[in-house]
Amino acid sequence: PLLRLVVLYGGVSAEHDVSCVTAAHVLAAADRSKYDLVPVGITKSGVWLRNDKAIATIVEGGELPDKLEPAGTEVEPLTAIRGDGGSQAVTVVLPLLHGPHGEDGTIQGMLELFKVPYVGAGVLSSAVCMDKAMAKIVAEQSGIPQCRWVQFRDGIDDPNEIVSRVVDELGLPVFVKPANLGSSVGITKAHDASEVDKAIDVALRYDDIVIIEEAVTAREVEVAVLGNTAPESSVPGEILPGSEFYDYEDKYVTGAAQLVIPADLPEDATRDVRELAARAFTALRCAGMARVDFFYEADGRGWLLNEINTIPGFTPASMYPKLWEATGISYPDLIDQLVALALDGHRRRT
Ligand code: ADP
Ligand code: MG
Ligand code: MG
Ligand code: K
Repeated sequence: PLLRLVVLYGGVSAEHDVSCVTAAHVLAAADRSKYDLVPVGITKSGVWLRNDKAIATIVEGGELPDKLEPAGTEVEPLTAIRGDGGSQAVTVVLPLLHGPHGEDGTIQGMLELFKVPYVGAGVLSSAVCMDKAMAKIVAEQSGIPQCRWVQFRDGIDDPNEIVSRVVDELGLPVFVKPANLGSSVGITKAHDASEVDKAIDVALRYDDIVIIEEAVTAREVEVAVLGNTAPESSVPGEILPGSEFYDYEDKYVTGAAQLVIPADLPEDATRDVRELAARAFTALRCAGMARVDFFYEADGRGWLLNEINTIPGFTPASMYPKLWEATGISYPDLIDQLVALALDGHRRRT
């Protein structure tokens, strides 16, 4: 029998819509001679729907819908994942869910309990990479260079003390971020002490842990990593933000940011960032795929890790697939490799 590839998309995070765009592309590109494709959409309120008609729509429609809204019959997660029970086919889950309750280890924990192989990082790595404070602590321990930062824990730290530490230790301006989020949501660039105070309140709407970083003047360069125990790095790509920083509008609304692939960098800087990306991937226990994002201070400290995204944007126009395309792996081949890595990782753990 064909391998059942369960494509989980939508979800409850701010990145619901982009996930629906990704699902349409993945379902159109995945090789139907290899996979029995099972689209499962999660609504914004968290209801799971088995979208059996999606494949027919995509195949027969002739034209790809620009996004695949969750639709169909409500289904329990375990039934959605395992199917109706009659099939002897091997199942692999491809979670195309970004942010909280998708990329943060919660879905991954559920899949571990169901004993089903899935694409991407496991529980621990997903949770650590989603939490910018924990990710920094682990990266620091592993000797990976980063910008200077401090954390503020609501109910634990004194806000006045943190603001004066920020001014003394980091200088201004700074970036203030909720620890657990993505898509630039809740992030503010603060230029003086009172703005820092307000920015902390904004970030606290999303999480009770906030991180504050020195604002670096640097280029933004990203590397795609693929693999399990011997991860490979793609050529680097550069983001040219359309506004003051690479914010939510830039990512999903105006699309004003530009991607330069490969990034125009000296040969040794390219070699170093590819090596550093693979090292960060391993240090944070990633698996399958991750996009490792850096700042490049050409005349200063060189490479600084910004963050690791364990479920990076995955439309054909997104950085992760484009970096692999430029490195020699097509979009459909990338899906095949991720499925193979999911099976390999599952065998290794069980
Ligand atoms: P997210 O997970 O939401 O993408 P990031 O930490 O990547 O959060 O921040 C979003 C964007 O904000 C970055 O792509 C960059 O443009 C800008 N930014 C974040 N931190 C800094 C910093 N310390 N210095 C300069 N720019 C930053
Ligand atoms: Mg992120
Ligand atoms: Mg980012
Ligand atoms: K992240």
